[in-house]
Amino acid sequence: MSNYHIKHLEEYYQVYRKSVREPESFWEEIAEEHFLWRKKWDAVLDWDFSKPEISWFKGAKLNITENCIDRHLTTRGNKTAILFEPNHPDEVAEHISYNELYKRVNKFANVLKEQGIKKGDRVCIYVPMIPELAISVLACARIGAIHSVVFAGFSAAALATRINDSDCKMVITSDGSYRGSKTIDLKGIVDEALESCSCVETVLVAKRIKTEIYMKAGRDQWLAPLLAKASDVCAPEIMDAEDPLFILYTSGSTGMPKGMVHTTAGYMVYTAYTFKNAFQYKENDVYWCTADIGWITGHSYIVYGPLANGATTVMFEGVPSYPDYGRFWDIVQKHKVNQFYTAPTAIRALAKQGTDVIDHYDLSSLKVLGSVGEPINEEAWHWYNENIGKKKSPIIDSWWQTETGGIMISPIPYVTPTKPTYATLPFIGIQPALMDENGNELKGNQVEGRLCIKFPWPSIARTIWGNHQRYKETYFSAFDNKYFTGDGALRDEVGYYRITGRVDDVIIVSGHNLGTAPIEDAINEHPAVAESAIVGFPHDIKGSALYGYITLKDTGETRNHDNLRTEINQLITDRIGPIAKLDKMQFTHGLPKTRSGKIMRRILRKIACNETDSLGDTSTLLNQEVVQDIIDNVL
Ligand code: 7RM
Repeated sequence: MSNYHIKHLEEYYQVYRKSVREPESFWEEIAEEHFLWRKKWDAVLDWDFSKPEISWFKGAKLNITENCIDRHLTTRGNKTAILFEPNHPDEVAEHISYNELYKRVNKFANVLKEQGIKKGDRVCIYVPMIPELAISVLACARIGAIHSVVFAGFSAAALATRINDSDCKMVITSDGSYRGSKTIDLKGIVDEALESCSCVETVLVAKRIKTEIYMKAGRDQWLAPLLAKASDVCAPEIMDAEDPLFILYTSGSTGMPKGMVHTTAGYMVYTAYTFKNAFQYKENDVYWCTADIGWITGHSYIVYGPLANGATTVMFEGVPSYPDYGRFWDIVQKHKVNQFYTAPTAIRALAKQGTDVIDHYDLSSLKVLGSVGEPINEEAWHWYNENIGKKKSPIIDSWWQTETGGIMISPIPYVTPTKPTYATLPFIGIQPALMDENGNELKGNQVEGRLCIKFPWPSIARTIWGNHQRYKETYFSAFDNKYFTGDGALRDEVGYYRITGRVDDVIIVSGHNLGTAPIEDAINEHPAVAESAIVGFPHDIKGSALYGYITLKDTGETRNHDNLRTEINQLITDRIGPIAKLDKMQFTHGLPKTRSGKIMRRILRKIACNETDSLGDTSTLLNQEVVQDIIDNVL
């Protein structure tokens, strides 16, 4: 039995039990047998959640790029590592083999060194989804520089905040980017950001859209000529297991974004292990995750996890709607994609278009469908299952966070029977706990509470950059000796988990704790509804009552809204009970979303509570314009 690759349910339970009973020997065996180490560890795990301090594989020496690239060269040198699919379908896809990736990463690493970047320096990467993004990430890791990727859709102000917080010495960017039919002046955004960043000495600029741009003398340099003259051999920096690999910012509900710090060995082991199992990746498969590398999903499951397994990973530059809504299916057909990993927001947007467009494409290569980022509502789950998976590809609804580094609760396809809207079982090595408000763990099944993790796993973030106290307060103070996720969850009669949403979204109506996900699910079942979001607002008698924001499908729905309201409340009554009926329903043209596609219920709550003066910064939203429209039509 190989613990590295789980193949059936009995094996899952057996390996899971082992990983919980003897976590150290379990992870030691995985680490020993499947990775390349320059020196083995002195201890597998040291931890103390009260400080909090966590270290995995302490004393070990390695370089993650040797594991992601070098070690594959003898067996997979000519295999495609990164398959780059450009924004426009007429531009040819680029197949970057492991041999070529090795050379390009080494060249880039040598350029970084030449420009004065050393082990431990922070490098901000503000690059669109072009090969240089993955290559610059790996080049940093090659020389031990700490990368901080900032999603190339963030504003100058958001970029500046992140550059300054971690004191980045360099910014890597491009002249601009393509996004569907639009081009974006990325370099202009960088220039604006850098007016308030004195720490940055050098800006390296990749050419993508070939526009004339301003280059500041002594600071900005074109990447291509530097790469052309750099050597394609660069010895990997030998890193300690616990040396930081990267910083990735995640916005909290308040205050500055948090620079989550991930370290080298544990992150590598866990992302590789989860990639292999959660996607059941086989040697010649083509795997595609539609996320941007600017998010944790892209770090772990476009770059590090797939490459550590010698996989072929697709990188798509564009958007699902360009040149039309068939673009994703066009790519699946063209590259015979086997595993497809996307977000509920994309699924709902595609479902809104109907199924005609799908029928033009051959999707028979698909074996595994993934979902991540938000609770996937029941409607979207079934749509995905029927129209994309043709009821033969299991959906892995994978729950995890920037902070967890890798997938935490998820079915293993062809192993775990799926259940719509359930993330199902904890991954190997993960020990969830549901807690009540008084800090007691809810034992047994059919319980609902706050989701915590009781025991460390290899890829847990180790700190918040420059603010360990905030790390402790945010994640380790709500419950004694446990990592608190900020999410609510329920455990059903067989031990399957369903994530009910962020706990800050939980609404207490007449003393009943209501999660947003199940109610939104019921609403979304209505054939006229595209998406919805529920928040609470103060109510004299109930304490809180429910306010629903509902976006309808573009079907030219003409029925009057009062009938719709009645029908929707009837659905909620049928599915959950009259306690969950909405007091107010506002029909909207869209819902405010983060750039990674999460609905911003915090903003909607303020609007429902008439607190629009304190909306906070909405500039990082994907669709800032819908906010004013919603305010203007508030009930
Ligand atoms: C990977 C990622 C984390 C938050 C998390 C949840 C929500 C993510 C699911 C989900 C229900 C899922 N990292 N979330 N996956 N909720 N089901 N399968 O998204 O740091 O950007 O967000 O996203 O609330 O705490 S993240």
